[in-house]
Amino acid sequence: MASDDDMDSPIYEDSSQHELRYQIKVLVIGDTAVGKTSLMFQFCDKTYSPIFISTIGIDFKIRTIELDGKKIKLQIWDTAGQERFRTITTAYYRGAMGIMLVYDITNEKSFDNIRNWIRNIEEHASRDVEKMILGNKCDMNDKRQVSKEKGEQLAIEHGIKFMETSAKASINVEEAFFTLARDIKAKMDRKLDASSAPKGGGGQKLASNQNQPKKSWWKCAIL
Ligand code: G3D
Ligand code: MG
Repeated sequence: MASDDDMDSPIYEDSSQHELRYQIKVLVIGDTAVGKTSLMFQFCDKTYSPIFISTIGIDFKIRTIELDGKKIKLQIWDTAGQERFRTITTAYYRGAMGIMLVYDITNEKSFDNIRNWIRNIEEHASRDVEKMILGNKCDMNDKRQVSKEKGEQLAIEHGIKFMETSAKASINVEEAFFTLARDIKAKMDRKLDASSAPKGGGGQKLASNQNQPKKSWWKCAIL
């Protein structure tokens, strides 16, 4: 897992490049078979496997993206099949900065359960975690059981963003992860600014020409 010294800090400085790097942990949550693993694979590998992928044993996949000229290392965590037994634990939520809540538009039960997943998040995840609801399998319109409006309504109710996606047809997968990453980065930047604002004239803004990783302003995300 994370053995690299830099890995325990969401924002750290790449000492060779003298620039700040971000790493963001995102969880993918939802009922079994809604397409969580497929979404992760589509985003991280740009591939879709029609063959069932056993998630047992998979921890996370990484993709580095660029936002506002900054490198963002996104760690996408899969439930490793835990959701089957409704045993998603606090340990899984630890250090998560973003959560994708996924349902299957062809399975109404998976949509109804989003409310339970939100409750689960409220119980276990950090209070200010960024969330987004995804209605997956939108390539299967003929089998649709949940209207787009219902999805949007639920998202509005909870004050979070919503998109319909297809891991199979690669619809909105990039957009969804980029949107969540952008919102998380904006939140991190706000915290960074707040923590480095001069206090009584003696404070020092977190500058890019210091060599030590910056860890103090944010609780460590030990993975
Ligand atoms: P999970 O990780 O949430 O349990 P999986 O879900 O990613 O394992 O996907 C469950 C099934 O849904 C798989 O089918 C997978 O191929 C399919 N699937 C995932 N995403 C999509 C999508 O966007 N569109 C369509 N049409 N199917 C999708 P199998 O048959 O292999 O079990
Ligand atoms: Mg899975």
